[in-house]
Parts: sequence; structure tokens; C-alpha cells
Amino acid sequence: MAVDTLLEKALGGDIRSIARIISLIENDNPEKDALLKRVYPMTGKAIVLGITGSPGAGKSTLTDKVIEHFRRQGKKVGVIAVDPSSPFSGGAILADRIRMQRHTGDSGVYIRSMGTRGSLGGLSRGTRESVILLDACGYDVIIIETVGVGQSEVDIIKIADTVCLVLVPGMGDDIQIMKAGIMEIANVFAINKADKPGVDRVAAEVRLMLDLVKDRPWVPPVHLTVAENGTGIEELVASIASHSVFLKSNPDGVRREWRRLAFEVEEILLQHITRMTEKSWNAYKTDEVMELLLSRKSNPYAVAEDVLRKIIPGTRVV
Ligand SMILES: Nc1nc2c(ncn2[C@@H]2O[C@H](COP(=O)(O)OP(=O)(O)OP(=O)(O)O)[C@@H](O)[C@H]2O)c(=O)[nH]1
Ligand SMILES: [Mg+2]
Repeated sequence: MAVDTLLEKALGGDIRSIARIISLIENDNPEKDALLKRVYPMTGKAIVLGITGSPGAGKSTLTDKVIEHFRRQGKKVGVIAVDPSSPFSGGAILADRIRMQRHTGDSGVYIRSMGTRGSLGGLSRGTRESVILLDACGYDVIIIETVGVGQSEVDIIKIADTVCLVLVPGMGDDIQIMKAGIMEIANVFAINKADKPGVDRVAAEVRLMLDLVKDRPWVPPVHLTVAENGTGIEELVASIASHSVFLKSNPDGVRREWRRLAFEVEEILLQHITRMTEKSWNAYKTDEVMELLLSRKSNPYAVAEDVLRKIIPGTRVV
């Protein structure tokens, strides 16, 4: 099917077409940039929510309840579940599918699993681009579920407007360790599994830590939740909505958007430069060139310079 037709159907809400475009995005299809450039002006309407936290904290269960909440308001919800352990694209995470399964028959909900391929363990460019597509296709709320380990925990801030950090009882000591990275990017806290002992201790630790940075324009609310039965979800969602309003009305929000757009341009540039580099090097990499390298009659710097000059005439590597 022609990409134009596919896009038209996707914009009309056809889920299969949306899925196919996301596959194009994941496979870095050369046509995807033109497509994203076209839909970009239709974006900026969705609330983009990042839900992050350690493995098994209850992110998917919580996401399921958040979906339910927004569906009751008639909003369309898109979910991208990022699986850092999977280097493959489109890999379905069975557990997530099961936890959110009851929404799969609902045409107002789109759930997609994604690997983190090509981004050194962080969120891939494809995640951001899928958000752009879903936003253009009229999804009011886009949730990105990511495990808060490694690079994805800091990357989420480059994609999400609001970051919800899910913590659980029994990890009091870990909070001290997490402080530097992830605690700072959280806009809303969900202390989940509040039905388990130790919940007050985690909540107290988080509040204590937040007290140290109280003079920030947005003080992240701390909510106790039991994702399994929906306790605390209403309050959590209310805080998420408040944060959206805050971003629109505060210079902090504008600064965040500014940084994000600058980063986005940089990423697109890097992606193109990488593509050009790969293309030129593959064309240049003959047996002859490799022989020269192996026999040390040439060296990697000289070869790189030659390749680079094919892309940008006159450049020097050293
Ligand atoms: N007791 C209790 N268990 C919960 C709660 N929320 C989730 N769980 C359970 O915790 C387990 C993990 O839940 P998930 O929602 O899959 O957690 P996750 O953070 O998405 O896990 P990963 O995606 O694998 O990192 C499941 O067995 C849930 O049923 C809760 O509020 N209380
Ligand atoms: Mg999950």
C-alpha cells in the first residue's frame, strides 16, 4: 500500500494503518521522515505521560487503570510499552498485553510494545516518532511505560510532558541511591502497592527528599495507590492534569519545550548523518580498501577522512 494511503487511513483512525506506520518508523524506513514532517503540524494536542519505575512496580497495572479513567471521559488513549530487554522491534510483551488486555477490543485504545534498539539502552527515536504519529492521529493521551533502569529513565523526560515515577514499599534504602537521576525528573509520584507494609516509610522518604528542593515552581505530589483495585488513581490522574496546566502556564514549561525541540532537531540531524555515513562507508568499503588497512599501508583515520570527503568535500578528520 502506498504510504500516502496508509497515512490517510491512519489519520482517519484506522488502527491497522497506525500499526503499519509504526513498523515503518521502527524499521527506519526512508519514507518515514517525509511522513512525520507532514503530520507534525497536526501535533501538540495530546497529553504525553511517562510512567516509569523499577521492574514489577506495577506500571502496567497502573497504566491499565489510567486508561480506564481516560476512557470514561471519552478520550482516546495510546500506549507505548518500552521493553529495554528486547533488542527486537515490535516484540510483544505478553505480560503487558495481558494486564491491559481488556482494552484491546476498544477502538479508542491502541497499545504497542517497542524495543530500545539503536539507542544504547535508552528510548529509541522510534518512541518519540510514534508519539508524534499517535498525537496527529487524534490520541488525546499517550502513555509511555518504561522500566526505570539505565538510560531510559532520563530519556523519558525528552518525550513525556509529565513523568510519573512508580515506587513500591520495601525500597526505602534504594531511594537514596535513585536520588541523583530519576527522582529529579519525576513530576508526580505513585507509591504503588500501598496495600503492602512499608508504604508509609517510602512515602515519608520521598516527601523528605522533596522538602530539600521545595522552592521549585512545581512540587511533585505524592500519591498512594493500589493499582490492582484502582485506589488512588483518581487523585493521581488529577495531579497529572494539574501538571499539564502548570506546563502551559509557567516559564518552566516553555523552557522544557524549548530544550526538547532543540534536542529533537539534534536527534534528526544525527540520524541523517548516521545514515549518510553508513551509506558512504558501505560504498567505499571494498576488499581493496580493507587490504590496505590490514597491511597497514593505510589507516582508519585516512580512510575515514576519504569517506567523509565524499559527504562533505574538503573536511578533515585530523
Ligand atoms: N499487592 C499489589 N500488587 C500489585 C499492585 N499493582 C500491581 N501489582 C502486582 O505486581 C505485579 C507486577 O505488576 P505489573 O503491572 O506487571 O508491573 P510492571 O511495573 O509493569 O512490571 P514490568 O513491566 O515487568 O517492569 C503483578 O503481579 C501485579 O498484579 C498493587 O497495588 N498491590
Ligand atoms: Mg509492565
